[in-house]
Amino acid sequence: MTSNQDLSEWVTQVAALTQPESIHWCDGSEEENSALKELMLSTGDLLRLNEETHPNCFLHRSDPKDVARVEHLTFVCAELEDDAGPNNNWMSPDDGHAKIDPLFAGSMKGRVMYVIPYLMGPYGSPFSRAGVEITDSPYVVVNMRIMARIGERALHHIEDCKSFVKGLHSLGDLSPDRRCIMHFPEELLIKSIGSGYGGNALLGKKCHALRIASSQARTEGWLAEHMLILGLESPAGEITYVAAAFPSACGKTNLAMLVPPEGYEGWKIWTVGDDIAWMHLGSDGRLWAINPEAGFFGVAPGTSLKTNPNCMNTLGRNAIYTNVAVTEDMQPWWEGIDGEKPTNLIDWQARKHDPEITGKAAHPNSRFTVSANQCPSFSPEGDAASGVPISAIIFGGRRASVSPLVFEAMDWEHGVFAGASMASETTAAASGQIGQVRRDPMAMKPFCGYNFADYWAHWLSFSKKSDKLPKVFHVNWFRKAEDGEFLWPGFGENMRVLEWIVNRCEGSVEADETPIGYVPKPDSLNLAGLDIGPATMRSLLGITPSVWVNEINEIEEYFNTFGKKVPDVLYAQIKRVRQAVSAEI
Ligand code: OXD
Ligand code: MN
Repeated sequence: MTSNQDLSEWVTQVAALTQPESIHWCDGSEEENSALKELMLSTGDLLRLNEETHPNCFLHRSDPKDVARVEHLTFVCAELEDDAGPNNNWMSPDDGHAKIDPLFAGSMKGRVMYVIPYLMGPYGSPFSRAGVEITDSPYVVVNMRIMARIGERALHHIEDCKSFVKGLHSLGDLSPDRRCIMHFPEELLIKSIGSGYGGNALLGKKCHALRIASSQARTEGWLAEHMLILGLESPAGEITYVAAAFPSACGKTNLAMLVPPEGYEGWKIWTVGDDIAWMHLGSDGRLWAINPEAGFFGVAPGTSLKTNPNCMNTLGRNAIYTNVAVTEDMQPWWEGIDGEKPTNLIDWQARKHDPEITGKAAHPNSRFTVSANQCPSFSPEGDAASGVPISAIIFGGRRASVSPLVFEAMDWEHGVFAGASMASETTAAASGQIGQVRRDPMAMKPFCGYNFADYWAHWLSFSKKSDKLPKVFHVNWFRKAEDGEFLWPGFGENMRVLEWIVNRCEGSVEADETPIGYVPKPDSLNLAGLDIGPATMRSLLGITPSVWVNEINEIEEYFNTFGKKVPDVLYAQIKRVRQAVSAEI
């Protein structure tokens, strides 16, 4: 089926281990896609949604114990434990294979084994990378077809350039006791068993485009990041591109598709990507970013015409929904969607919805999978082989206190420090407790395929290679008042902060220097039309020295867990900020 010997030998080997009934090489065609969907409709793995309101849309209900990423079952199997770092679960490659291979033995008996050649990144881009996922899940195939460029063209890319990432996936028996996701960065190999959930099963996404790619990027001198990419067009027609890292389920999709609020006539946001950015230094010294993905695998709850109209206008056709609720007439439904709550909802587990008994109707991590090019704000540069030039990098966490609405780092080193010390409250995107503050450097805690200390050093190394790097900012849309209410309206109004960021990049607006960075002068953020008084703005932009002394102590404790490898530059930042905030107490 392929002239690439490495690939054909691997497929033979995997088939011998997993013993499928047959092997199907995916060509990515429409016919293949329809046949797979018909098959899943016949087995009940897919349900057809209301054809009139949601043409060509489907619902998949997953196993109720398989609804999110499982960080405690995710491993980086580098030769040296120190290369995986304290940020990853580690096993030696030998131990990793020895643990996972027996789980694959015979796991595909009675099933079809699908071989999916895929490309992450635009066709023809020198930055795109290929992979092949072998899976026994037709749901994975139809989702991969949306999220990546799959099939013959990808196979040709592999045959031309030879190197590709191997990803072996099987649903196994879906038991959480026999579930694990293993990465072997030195072998460009992923093995995942026991879960059909997106981040664990669509191996091109988190496993390849972040964990394996971040480790490749380190050796090759580029960056693979958990970032959205957007272009902000001014009324003069100038487009400034921004990449922004937020932890999972913190609004990356909403920001990437933002519709400017009233008062911003003539402005436009272009969506390049909503989750992952691969960034390379160009010959002009700037960082250029591509979105390796071709679709969105977004969180449904909270998405509405109010919070994200572009997304709602993307989702109504050719979409696959996972674990949402449905109305009586088979329209998808989730908490936070527009309109009155319908009666007689069927919840994500196919039960009659009763909030008293069964809780939320849609699972909090229910998702949609949809092609990026259906999005009304999808950028004409979204498929550009060169990528787009990034002028600003934004880091952001979900924090009820401590972090101001926005600040700008003093320089690249301080920016890397701001990214490395990011913290955020946990969300439903991963299994485990929700709402706990945890350090999530560059929003990569679950996704960095190597030691964070080396990763920070890698980030820092860029300032030696270029003096045209993006400016770095930190934002927090989630600051709360004492009564628990959000202080900032968020969503479309975040445009005001984006405008300030772009103005800072152009040097057209002033800022106040504080120990933690530059913050907007009271009148430099455009608040026209917003009902926010000066006292609220002071709370939003406030930096309380005693709180920051505490924060800096916690950051230091966190860095210390990475031992001697932590770059001195980051400790120098701790010292500088500590001195400056202490002086203000
Ligand atoms: C995602 C995640 O699915 O970050 O994008 O969990
Ligand atoms: Mn993500």
